[in-house]
Amino acid sequence: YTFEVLSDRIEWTICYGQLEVRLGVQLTPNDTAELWSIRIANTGDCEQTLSIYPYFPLGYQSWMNQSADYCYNTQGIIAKKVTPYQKLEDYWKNRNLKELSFLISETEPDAWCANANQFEGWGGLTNPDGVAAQQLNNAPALYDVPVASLQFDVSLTAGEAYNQRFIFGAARDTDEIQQLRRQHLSKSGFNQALQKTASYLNQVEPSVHIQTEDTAFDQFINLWLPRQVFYHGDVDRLTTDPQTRNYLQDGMGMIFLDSAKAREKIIRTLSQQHQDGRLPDGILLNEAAELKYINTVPHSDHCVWLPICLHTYICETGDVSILDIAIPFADNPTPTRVFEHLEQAMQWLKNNMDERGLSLIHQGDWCDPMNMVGHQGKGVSAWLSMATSYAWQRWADICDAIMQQSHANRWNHHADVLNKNIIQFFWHDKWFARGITDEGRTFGIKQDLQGSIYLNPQSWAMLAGVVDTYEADALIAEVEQHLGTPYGLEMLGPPYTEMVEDIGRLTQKFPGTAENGSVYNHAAAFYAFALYQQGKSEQGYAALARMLVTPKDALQREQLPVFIPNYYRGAMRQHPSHAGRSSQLFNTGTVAWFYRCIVEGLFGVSGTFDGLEFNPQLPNAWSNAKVVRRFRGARFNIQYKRRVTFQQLSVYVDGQLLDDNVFKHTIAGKEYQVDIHIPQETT
Ligand code: CEZ
Repeated sequence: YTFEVLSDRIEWTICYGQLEVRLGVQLTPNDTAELWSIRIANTGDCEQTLSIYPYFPLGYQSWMNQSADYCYNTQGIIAKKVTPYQKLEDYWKNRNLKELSFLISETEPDAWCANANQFEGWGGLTNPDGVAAQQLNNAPALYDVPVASLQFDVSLTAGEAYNQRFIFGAARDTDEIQQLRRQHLSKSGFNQALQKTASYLNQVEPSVHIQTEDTAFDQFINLWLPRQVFYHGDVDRLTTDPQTRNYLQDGMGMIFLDSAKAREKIIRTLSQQHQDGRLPDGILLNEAAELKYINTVPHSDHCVWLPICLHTYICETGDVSILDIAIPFADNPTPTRVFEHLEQAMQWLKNNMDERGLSLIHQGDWCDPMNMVGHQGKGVSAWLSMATSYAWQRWADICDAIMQQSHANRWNHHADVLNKNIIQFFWHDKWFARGITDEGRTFGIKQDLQGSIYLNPQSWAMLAGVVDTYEADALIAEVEQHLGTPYGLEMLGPPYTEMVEDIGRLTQKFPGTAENGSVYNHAAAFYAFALYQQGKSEQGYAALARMLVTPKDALQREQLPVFIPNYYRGAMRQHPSHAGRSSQLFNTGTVAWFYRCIVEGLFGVSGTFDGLEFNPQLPNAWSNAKVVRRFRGARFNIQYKRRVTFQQLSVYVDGQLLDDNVFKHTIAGKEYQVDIHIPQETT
């Protein structure tokens, strides 16, 4: 039995007795349809007769209306439902949903069953009555739970093979199903769909292609990681109102794949900003979109992601002209320069402070279930204060680069003051607290029995420059001691086991899941990014490596090594049996930061205002690596060598030694050869 996850399809091969069965599934770029194929080969010397039963469960579809039947026109089972609703206005929205689920086959089946109960019967799924009988009973589902099962009777001579193809999908009407049949349900249709899928997936060229001694790592970085980044940037987490912080961070990842698309996201976000600088909680992607549920809860952090994303964008593309684009505010039609939009956003963060000069959290910051720390308008967040400082500094860098010195000085000055406040109010004993509640209780400190240390404030203290490199070492040691697990770093510890009413919903989550002390990869990626920023290359790489599934821990993580989930179970010290188990959710801000860690940290090929900077941080054990770096339309073929004979880091571009390790003369369309010599550290 083999199971293969290929770059464009999934395949299973099962050898049983004298049969070899190959099952495959692939997608198309534009249809809500799975294209399934089966090939059964008789590998013995005698004729074999068999019945084949494709079986697609549909589950309970609707309490209003559900049914299924065989349709001779489309040659397959079609299940119908009415999506439950109660509000009249929802009728008009639901009218256009694809409420038919269907399974059609290339050739006509011998029998079928559309009724889940009748198919399974008393035998259940391990020995379904439908299969035990000679023939499926051609039963419809009349407000019963539907299923799509078909029967094909086949006889195969020695060496003969049988092929069948299916489409399983959703449609609005039978015309659409017919159309899908015509387009795809044939050998050539499947091949064409495969090619189209490949060109859809390969439409963007990632900024780096790496070659190290670890081929599994290379494959993840070259194929799966950019694909996950692309998924986020391309389809916006399949919502019409992505949370603003997600939209901006997903856009930040997209900078390395398709910077024009990232630029559009920045512009769209700014077009929905209010004149007072405030960003809405979600970004509306089309006219009919509205802010739903989580986006009606007031969060305080959206503005910090703007300069972070913009800074990355400008450094990668060199496109400072974006600052001069004039866009109206949501509540003021006068076109206003992006520069002013950013100034307003930074000012909003400045206004969002209490009398101590700390950032107010309202009903959540990056951590959206931390909804009761500041719901009375007084609670403050250490993380948000640090992120605000970091955001101001990134904006100051941009101002500096475009000679807006007075603006740069102003925001750098505010960041300095804020950093001092952070130390004064949040530093406790050996690490930074997470916040101070409405009632004035400082939490995330040693005295707390649960949630005594949070990861984010430690990472962002490094990012915001609240601590120096030496102090960072002590913080890192605390983090590793209290939050380290073989699967990554827990987001807080120990996890909460009961509701804490001045922290909120986060404490109600099961210990070790999601924000309640899981290995929350988004937070772990901030941490890795902070480590690289501090030049801690060994720890940085270890933090990245721990986020990835390896053959050694795939069973414990219960995940394939083809994506990074939003979290792995934490609570290592409370529930070790479950620690490491993947959440299986591939929506996560992790990947944009992970990609930055790879490009800017590990391989150290960062875009800067001046050009391409080389500052590699390969782990000591790596002696060689190669990277192809796409940058501002040019290609850099980079070779890294670590040798004892090298005295200092030296970078040669086309044989010329760079004096400050920054290459300033990139010409689009050109290809450069880069040699990087890294001295071997002696320990
Ligand atoms: O949602 C994510 C948000 O999409 O949680 C992150 C936050 O930064 C992202 O914007 C951290 O809080 O209970 C909740 O509301 C959870 O917070 C989830 O909705 C969480 C999902 O697990 C998706 O990752």
